[in-house]
Amino acid sequence: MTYLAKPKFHHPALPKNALGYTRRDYEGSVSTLCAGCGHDSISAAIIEACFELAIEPHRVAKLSGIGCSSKTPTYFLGNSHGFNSVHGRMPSVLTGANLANRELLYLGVSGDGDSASIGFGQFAHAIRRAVRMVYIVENNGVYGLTKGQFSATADRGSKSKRGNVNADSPIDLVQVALHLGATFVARSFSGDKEQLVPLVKAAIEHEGSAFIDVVSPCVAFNNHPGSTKSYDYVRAHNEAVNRLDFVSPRSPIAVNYAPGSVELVEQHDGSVIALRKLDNEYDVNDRLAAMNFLEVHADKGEIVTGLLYLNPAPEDLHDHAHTVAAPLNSLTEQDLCPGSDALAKVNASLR
Ligand SMILES: Cc1ncc(C[n+]2csc(CCOP(=O)(O)OP(=O)(O)O)c2C)c(N)n1
Ligand code: SF4
Ligand SMILES: [Mg+2]
Repeated sequence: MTYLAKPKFHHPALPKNALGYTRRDYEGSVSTLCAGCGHDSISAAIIEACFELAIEPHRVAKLSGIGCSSKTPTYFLGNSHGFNSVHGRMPSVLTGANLANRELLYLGVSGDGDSASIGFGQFAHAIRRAVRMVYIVENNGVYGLTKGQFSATADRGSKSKRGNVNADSPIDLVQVALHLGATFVARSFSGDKEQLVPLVKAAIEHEGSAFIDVVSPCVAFNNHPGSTKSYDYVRAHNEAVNRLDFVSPRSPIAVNYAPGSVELVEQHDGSVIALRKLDNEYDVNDRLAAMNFLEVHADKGEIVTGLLYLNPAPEDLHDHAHTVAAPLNSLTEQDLCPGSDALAKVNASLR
């Protein structure tokens, strides 16, 4: 069913972006997820962000693992490169692809089971290596695809659909990402398009490791009273630290912000994130304060959303590994084999 294509025709008056593409050009096949699944709203936010940024679809590589969440790349960016890896192994496949060709935009889409359970080590190592990517976890607290077992992000004390209580401590992927050096860390809610679309846009432009945890209710197995990842629970406990607008350097927009209530954060590439602060204490550049803020609010049962941490001058794995800028498949024999003199020098340096 996931191969079902959408009709090719569309209304000629659909709005176009700077490349002349419509939103339809950023869509994929018809979704086969359950009606109302939060994951479909995240796909819609990714489509909107790429349309608004006028991203060339062939410059995107979307990678995923296994799960309902990991199926979603089929439902967006149908003209982009795609790789559906083994369960929990997306981060290393993405890292390898990125090392081979840094010219693509790498979009990793995963689930809480895929990244916090079987793929936890993979997630941690991709983040600590500063791989430039947008890593989105569609977090519903369960293994949706395999019928709703608790995942490692399920809150202690939360109840399954059958009434079982989770006794295990949860892994907060946002805290892990902050601890391991991600330079853009955010949390959002699939039902909050106003917050999610600018977050995805800002993450795409970020020149480092960007992680977004999106609470995404599973309507089939985790949307009942007693769940802490249901639509009702998140709406009632959402504590947003900021609202944001994203201004791309490619399309300068005259913006007029109310003085005092907005903080402008310029990124490496000149793009600007305008943060409307909701919590005056919150400083988006203070990593330790962010970790503390999250803990304090988690203790009160609140889910903190928004842009939680941003390092405007990120480093990249390629800087650390001193790799060549050109994609590996464009290197010629001459580039790869500099001759016996060069080899003799290398050998001499090792003696
Ligand atoms: C190696 C391996 N182990 C287990 C499975 C079975 N399995 C498939 S998806 C999945 C969990 C998916 O959960 P999550 O990543 O949270 O995605 P969701 O379906 O909730 O979006 C599991 C355990 C598998 N496919 N491969
Ligand atoms: S089982 Fe849950 S996660 Fe999977 S498609 Fe249905 S609602 Fe979404
Ligand atoms: Mg899940």
